[in-house]
Amino acid sequence: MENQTQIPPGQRAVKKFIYYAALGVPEVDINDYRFKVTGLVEKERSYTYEELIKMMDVSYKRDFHCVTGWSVLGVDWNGVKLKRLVEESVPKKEAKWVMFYSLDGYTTTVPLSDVLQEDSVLVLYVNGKPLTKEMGFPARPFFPHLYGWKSAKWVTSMELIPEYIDGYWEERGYHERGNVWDEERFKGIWGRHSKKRPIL
Ligand SMILES: Nc1nc2c(c(=O)[nH]1)N[C@H]1C(S)=C(S)[C@@H](COP(=O)(O)O)O[C@H]1N2
Ligand SMILES: [Mo]
Repeated sequence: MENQTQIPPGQRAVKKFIYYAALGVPEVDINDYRFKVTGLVEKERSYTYEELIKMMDVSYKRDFHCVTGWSVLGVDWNGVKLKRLVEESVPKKEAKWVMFYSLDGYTTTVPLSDVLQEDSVLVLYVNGKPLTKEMGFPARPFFPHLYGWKSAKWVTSMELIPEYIDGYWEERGYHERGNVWDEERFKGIWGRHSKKRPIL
């Protein structure tokens, strides 16, 4: 896929990722690791790390945007198209949202329609190398048009669900969808275009 760089409203470029681990950095045993597709699907599926590596079909440069205002430009990402993983499980028609679960207990929710976009990826490699422990080894979803909190590090499953429910940051006032171009930073009366944090 082609390269693409543009700074969204309210963002500034930084050179490096700022690592976040709201619930700590978990230990991962790669032999036990599985990525699962569950919930409203015809057949639940489970993938080993090796299987995911063999399925890698996306290689592109995209920018990464954290809702706190920093963006890292021109990052190289490699991984498996999320659309392919969803389709292998055959989603039921009631499925509308996807909840991502991580090893550390982190969760985040994304509309199924965003997960099905061509450039939504289960990332395994960044800048030519497997994700580091800090960056979320072995895998994290990435949505170029959504804020970084939707990119759950150390991800272990995605569950297709019928209705929106809060994940970790959504419960703390962050937006249901989090589109960077519409500045969907916070929910409700702080929602679209609001730079102000919710009072919690
Ligand atoms: N498991 C987990 N995933 C997470 C987070 C986290 O704290 N824990 N922080 C999120 C936020 S807010 C951002 S901006 C990115 C940051 O990615 P980085 O730590 O690789 O810079 O990870 C997202 N995924
Ligand atoms: Mo973030």
